[in-house]
Amino acid sequence: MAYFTNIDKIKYEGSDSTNPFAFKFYNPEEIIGGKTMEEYLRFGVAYWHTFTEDLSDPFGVGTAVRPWDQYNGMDLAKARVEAAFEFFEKLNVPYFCFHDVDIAPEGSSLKESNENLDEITAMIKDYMKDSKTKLLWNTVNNFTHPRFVHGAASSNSADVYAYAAAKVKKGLEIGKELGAENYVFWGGREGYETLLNTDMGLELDNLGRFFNMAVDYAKEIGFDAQFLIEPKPKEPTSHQYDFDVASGYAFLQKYGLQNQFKFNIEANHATLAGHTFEHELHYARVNGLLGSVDANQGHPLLGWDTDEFPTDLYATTLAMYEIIKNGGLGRGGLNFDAKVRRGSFAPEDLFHAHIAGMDSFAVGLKVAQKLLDDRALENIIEERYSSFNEGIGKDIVDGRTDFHKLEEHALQLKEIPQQSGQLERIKSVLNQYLLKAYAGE
Ligand code: XUL
Ligand code: CO
Repeated sequence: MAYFTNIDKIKYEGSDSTNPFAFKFYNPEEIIGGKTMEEYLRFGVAYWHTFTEDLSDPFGVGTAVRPWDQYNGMDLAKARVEAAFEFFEKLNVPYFCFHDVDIAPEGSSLKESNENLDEITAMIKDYMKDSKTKLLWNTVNNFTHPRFVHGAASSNSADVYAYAAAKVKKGLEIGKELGAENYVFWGGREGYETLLNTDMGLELDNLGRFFNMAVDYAKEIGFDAQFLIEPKPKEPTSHQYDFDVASGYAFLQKYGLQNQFKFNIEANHATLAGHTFEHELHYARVNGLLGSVDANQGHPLLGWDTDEFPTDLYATTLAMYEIIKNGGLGRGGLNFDAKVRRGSFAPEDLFHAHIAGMDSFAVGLKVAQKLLDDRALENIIEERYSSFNEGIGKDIVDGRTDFHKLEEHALQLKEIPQQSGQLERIKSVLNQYLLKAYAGE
């Protein structure tokens, strides 16, 4: 059965097109920096926001109107799979991502939930045979059900801990069955509300043990996906342990997991942590930990995780700058962990939203590649640190100094010349590149 009957396959028509159901900048075959746009951007559709989401918010019920609304239970789950593969094909996306509960309803027991999952996984596998769309990553939802009220792998209850482990075990098996490129851990409830009732040391150790057991089980079943931690500082808990990339990296090192994991970096989580998106990407990149991206954006006036589709061209340009410098995302991709606004409830809005996000990252890719080709920012940075290329600076970098030698050098200095950081000039260079790309130059 077809669900989006009034929509044809979305094609690239160029920046002059006025067709709302066409890409204006995303041209999958266009070569940028030696790769096609499709290979570079590796877009993914988030199943939960696109097929499961009803657009409710804390003040109101769902508004989404969906062509599969008439179904319930397992019939609904099956209708969503049919609709999803029609959507992937029409949008021409290479990847999708899901949580266990997005694809199949939970049963009245773990066993029944697993049976539901098996049935839908088999159906998805069947659809994947005739589709170019692959699984970028899967994960399990260990945060919505009331049993996870005090956490999952950081719960005070050993039974809940075991239940959470059983769900991840199943998630790893499903990932293997569907050939997932990555497996994601986002710890929605892995944190605390108050330290007054929390044994943080035990919770962190348990979390470390949990991740190590997940690595062991993936090895045992021969599931070779890249494991990813998705940091988020807060929401729903007031403090989450995987606060940002830096704290996640410290955690991985403490529990001997730094070679097993990379990070899945979400733009809106970065800003919730008080960082820019590019800060998180950069921090991960320079430490060899940039795995994948949840592409979205937060609302500048709202302090929570609004999960908007990414349309800010500065942000997409600076993100793609990091991704190109990283040599691409490897097995990762750009998953739209983004939802249409509550007022954008029509099925067509799902297409508009993805087209907007894909076009915005295509612009970002083009502008970032040009900036790098021209070394527009690289030359400025190289010049700024040139004092480390010779003399005492080179000795510091080569590890040939100590405090005696540095003091000796400092004592014979007369005046230290200061250099301007030229921030405004640099920002205008960025504007110039963005506007040149817009003008098609
Ligand atoms: C929540 C969030 C999750 C993860 C996967 O803020 O981003 O959807 O991406 O669990
Ligand atoms: Co996310």
